[in-house]
Amino acid sequence: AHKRKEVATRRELVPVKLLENSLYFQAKPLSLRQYLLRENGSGLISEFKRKSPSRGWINQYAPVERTTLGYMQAGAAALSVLTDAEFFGGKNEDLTTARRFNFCPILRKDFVVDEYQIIEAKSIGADAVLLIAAVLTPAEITALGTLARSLGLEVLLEVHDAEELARAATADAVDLIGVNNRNLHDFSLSLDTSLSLAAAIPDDFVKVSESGISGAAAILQLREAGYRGFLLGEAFMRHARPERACAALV
Ligand code: IGP
Repeated sequence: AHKRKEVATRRELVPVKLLENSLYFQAKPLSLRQYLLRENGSGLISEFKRKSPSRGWINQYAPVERTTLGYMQAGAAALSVLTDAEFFGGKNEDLTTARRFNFCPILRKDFVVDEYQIIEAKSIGADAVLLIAAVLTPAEITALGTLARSLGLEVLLEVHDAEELARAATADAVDLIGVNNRNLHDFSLSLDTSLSLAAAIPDDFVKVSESGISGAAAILQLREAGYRGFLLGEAFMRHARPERACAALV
């Protein structure tokens, strides 16, 4: 209830009825799982992120249209768009804009703590939502995941360590597990987080490695460990033309 109140005061809420009237609410979402598992696909989830708590401004000028369309044309399997304003400088319109310029799956990147945000994700054109194990109980993950799936959205559950993974694996309604290589306490990055957790992730989840990935060598290593999705933000966004950095990696 406390979390819910925070969300409600953070912005003016659009009534759920109006969200459900959105064009995108009727559309059938794309499967992030399928796009990541496509044979000869890049597995890249290319992220549009203007700033972050750990880095400050990363890219103030790259337009969302050109960047996300360029990501897709470069061969990214999917897109991730930050919609959190406070910490990441994003907005819902960024995702909707990306939606209009693209036909690959889009992950809504935000701190989802309640049902409203799931319905909102669908209404702005997302295909998948992120849930973060560090801030949700297994019961909350199951409830939010079930709602997301009932709307046709897939659920990517983010974990940071073995304890979160063990807790998360008991939750129903999760399609993909993302291991975040960024330590939440000191923001340090280590690919070893993904490499050491890989074997503990049950095979019915598509495995995604997130954060701190920058080159082909890292992706190859992660692929060999069983990962099929690679979420890259900064490695692309720190360039004036993020889409060109993406093309160089595909
Ligand atoms: C991308 P990086 O290091 O490539 O920019 O990381 C992505 O993993 C990161 O933005 C992220 C994130 C999150 C952002 C991972 N989990 C949760 C906001 C909320």
